[in-house]
Amino acid sequence: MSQLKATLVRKIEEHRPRTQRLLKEFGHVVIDEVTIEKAIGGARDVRCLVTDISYLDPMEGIRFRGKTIEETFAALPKAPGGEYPTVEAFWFFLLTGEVPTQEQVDEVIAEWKERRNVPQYVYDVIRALPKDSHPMTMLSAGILAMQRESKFARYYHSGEYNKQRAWEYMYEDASDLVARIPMIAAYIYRYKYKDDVHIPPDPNLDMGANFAHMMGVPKPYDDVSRMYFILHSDHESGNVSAHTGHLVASALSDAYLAYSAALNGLAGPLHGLANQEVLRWIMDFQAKLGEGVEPTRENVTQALWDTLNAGQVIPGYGHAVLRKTDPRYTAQREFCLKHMPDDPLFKLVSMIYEVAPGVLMQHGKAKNPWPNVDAQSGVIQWHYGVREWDFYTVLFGVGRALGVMANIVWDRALGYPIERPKSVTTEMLEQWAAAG
Ligand code: FAM
Repeated sequence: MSQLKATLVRKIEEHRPRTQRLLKEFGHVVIDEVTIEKAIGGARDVRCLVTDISYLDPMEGIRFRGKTIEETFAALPKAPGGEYPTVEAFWFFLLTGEVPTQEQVDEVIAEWKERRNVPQYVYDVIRALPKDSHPMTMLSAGILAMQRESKFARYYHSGEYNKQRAWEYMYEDASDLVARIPMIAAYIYRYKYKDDVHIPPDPNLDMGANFAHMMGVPKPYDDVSRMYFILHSDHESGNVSAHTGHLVASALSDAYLAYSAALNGLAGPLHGLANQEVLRWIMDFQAKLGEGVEPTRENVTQALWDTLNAGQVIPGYGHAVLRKTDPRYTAQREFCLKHMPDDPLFKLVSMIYEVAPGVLMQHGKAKNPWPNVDAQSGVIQWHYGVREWDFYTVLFGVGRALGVMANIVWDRALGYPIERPKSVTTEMLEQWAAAG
């Protein structure tokens, strides 16, 4: 048994009695109340999901396994010659809550190399789609097609399904999926945008470096990939992609079914697609300004108002939970300040950051006028030559797989039931409203 799985076994055995005790002895304790506003308003803020993988504080931002982004980056072993930890180290940490040793990381790196082969029929499914299909459609279709490989589904139908052991098969699928998804993503990129010329994986590289290699983008894109996948991995359980993954898996659907569905949610413009929308907004803005006209605070402000007055949202700003600048935005901004401070697009993104919160506050609708992760991520990709912005959400999808997979392994380990919230009718709401 790998050290990762052995650690996970220990952690799960330690954890199970906590969940059981809470259910058995304290199941009746009230932790929230649901108002009409919350019922109509997308269950905003209703505390009704449980996860220990990450926690999102509205003011502080995300903590992975109790650590802030900064603490996470500082604690985990770095990739050789890199500034950031390997994705494999982060996977160990996200799954178990323990910081791995270098030896444990190396074991995961070796394991992922064994697991990463994607069956040819998955690529054939992608190739069967029209080439101008959105890359998120291709990614979701590829993951869905791969469902045939599910060890969890095979176990379920074996006649020997045992709830206590189910997580082990989910862990197998989850590990296969996180090892394979960068292969599929790089394939889609090269298929769609690089004349269908592909670069085979390099057996000497960790996941982030190998992804950069297969994309055909030189250093420091290996570090960009590591940083990007870690930052996008998880944002507690209620966001659309994480919640979809959890919900679908709660029907004992396997990891491929669950993650394909999660990707479809991530592909929405209010969620993961916002990163491509940010680039589209900036390019439209520059095109409207015309050749040779420099962006200024005044013309940026005007363009933001034009967007709002047209009834559209400013992509990359606002958040359902956060009430301050997203630390994922700040982490990427720090990368830009260090590696590409003079990039003209970065300067423009920074100028938008200076004026957009004020505009949104004056507009008075958005509860959070501050930037989220998506406001800053595209500019880094653009700088390193990945300029096909409709691909950006695929990168988000590769990272988000880590969080969703870690969560559904634990969902099965803790025996969470099928998710089934209750709905009511408008008439019922009106009756409760009349009764005060
Ligand atoms: N620009 C303009 N209006 C905005 C806005 C923005 N960036 N953010 C919120 N609003 C509006 C919102 O549309 C709503 O208007 P109506 O009352 O007319 O419906 C009002 O402000 C109140 O919304 P809220 O309570 O502040 O936000 P929600 O919790 O409903 O929605 C977001 C949260 C993220 C969907 C919303 O802020 C938004 O549309 N932002 C732009 C898209 C974006 O950047 N999404 C990415 C989010 C990201 F972190 C991720 O998932 N990757």
